[in-house]
Amino acid sequence: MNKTALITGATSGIGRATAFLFADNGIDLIICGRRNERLDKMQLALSEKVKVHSLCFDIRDKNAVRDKINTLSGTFNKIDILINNAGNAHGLDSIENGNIEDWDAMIDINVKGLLYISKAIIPKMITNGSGHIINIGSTAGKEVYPNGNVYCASKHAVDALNQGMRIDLNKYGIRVGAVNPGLVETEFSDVRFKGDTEKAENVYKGFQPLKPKDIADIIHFTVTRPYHVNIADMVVMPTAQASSTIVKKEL
Ligand code: NDP
Ligand code: 8X3
Repeated sequence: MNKTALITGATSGIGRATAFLFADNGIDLIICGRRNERLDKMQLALSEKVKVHSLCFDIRDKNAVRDKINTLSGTFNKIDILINNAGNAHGLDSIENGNIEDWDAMIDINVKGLLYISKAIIPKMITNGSGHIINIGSTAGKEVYPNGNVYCASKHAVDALNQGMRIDLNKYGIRVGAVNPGLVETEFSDVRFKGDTEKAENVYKGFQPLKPKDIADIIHFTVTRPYHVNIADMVVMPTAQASSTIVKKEL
């Protein structure tokens, strides 16, 4: 029987690429996001290969998360793989100029949202006696860079939660690991810079950034290891990137 994966943030970037790669490899899917039109289109395309269910909700809304997950039935209720991917940066400001709404968004989505969905799925994995959780962290969860303050804090929290989940779920045989990307060209910078396309495009100019498929490949590799192998924590950067602030650019 096919495995089933639930992917948050499946409507764009890393989550979307992972959904398509999983479908190519026969993994049934529950795709999540807020943009229903995108979910509908993806469901149509992915259904040619695997069973697909879509769930439209804002991960900040804990009741919506719980209620949507409670609607799952049949094979979709046996979730083998959870990809905790939904997240974004909002703004890039020195701490004294930071916008409180941006701070709320990053903490609410990247940290609390990840917790809400995990809280809804983990009991199912415990009942099933197996499961694999991949938390999408960031290099921003491994180091702090100028003006990254709250985004970095949210991803450091993901790093801590990845370790905490692995420790606490060890007794259930549930695998937990993180993939921590560096610069990946997605809608990430459009969101961070609130639609300022010039600023967003500049982030990826002068070097070859990672593509969403590069990270999807690594996620797929991680979830296809034999059961006794758990990739606990992985940092993946473009070759041109050495750290959050050191990127070899040719402009
Ligand atoms: P994208 O902006 O392309 O995708 C973000 C996804 O998250 C979208 O599918 C979006 O769906 C979903 N999402 C955002 N907010 C919410 C919300 N409130 N409720 C539900 N879903 C939400 O970015 P990436 O693919 O780059 O980002 C994916 C993950 O990778 C994030 O956790 C990000 O922090 C991390 N990351 C990204 C890096 C990069 O350089 N791009 C590097 C390191 C980590 P929708 O809008 O439809 O709700
Ligand atoms: C995204 C990578 O360097 O923009 O997590 O923070 S970075």
